[in-house]
Amino acid sequence: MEGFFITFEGPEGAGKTTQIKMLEPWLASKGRQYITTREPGGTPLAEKIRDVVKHYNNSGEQVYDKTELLLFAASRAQHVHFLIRRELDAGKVVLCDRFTDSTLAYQGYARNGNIKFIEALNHYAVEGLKPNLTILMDLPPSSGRERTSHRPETQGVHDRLEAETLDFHEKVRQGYLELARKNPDRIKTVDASRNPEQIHVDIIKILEEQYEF
Ligand code: T5A
Repeated sequence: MEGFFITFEGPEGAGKTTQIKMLEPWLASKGRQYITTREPGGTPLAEKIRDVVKHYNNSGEQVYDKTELLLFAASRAQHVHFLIRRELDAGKVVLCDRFTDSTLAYQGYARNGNIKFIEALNHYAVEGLKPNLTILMDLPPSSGRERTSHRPETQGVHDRLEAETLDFHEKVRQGYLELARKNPDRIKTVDASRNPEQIHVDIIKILEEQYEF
């Protein structure tokens, strides 16, 4: 059986991690082997980059936009080369919490980065790998912030990117919606403002009806 690559995208607090956890037992019930991974991160080195890019907070030195972009790309190259490719080649379903669209939405649309350059950098980092399916979990930034402010896992503390303004996060959201318009075959948008069970049903429907899971 061929591997199948599913990425989950969306603004902060959209519920990506929650939905991935709900999808795991469903995939197992279908007899599919899977792994779950995330970006930035997924390998020991990429996880170190994750820590820097999320939490570097030195009042004497800002993280420059180009540095931020390259750190995400470096983490991704490591992740694809040493983990994702191998698992897809082994025939597994790979569930990935964020991927290339995050870089376009955050470093591209929200930080006014050069979209063409970021597309090329993404392509370079992943050596041409594309998700079979991307679930875009759409949510207004104010709702996402409300959720992350009460997130028990981090005691409501916001990291460097989460702490950006609501205006920044609205640009992230609009960037994602633009990406979904440009890639209708790959990116499927679900309304993430509903309860987790309703969203899970939508995701399963997409997999069963459009991908014959
Ligand atoms: N980034 C990442 C870039 O800028 N460029 C890049 O190229 C990449 C790859 C990653 C950060 O890096 C940025 C984006 C991010 O800022 P992260 O910790 O992985 O950091 O950030 P998120 O993926 O946004 O993680 P979150 O935890 O914030 O969001 P999730 O995974 O979407 O949400 P989840 O499932 O953890 O849920 C958050 C809270 O909401 C509740 C949960 O119980 C939890 O408390 N919740 C719901 N509440 C109500 N209704 C629902 N349907 C709910 N679903 C979950």
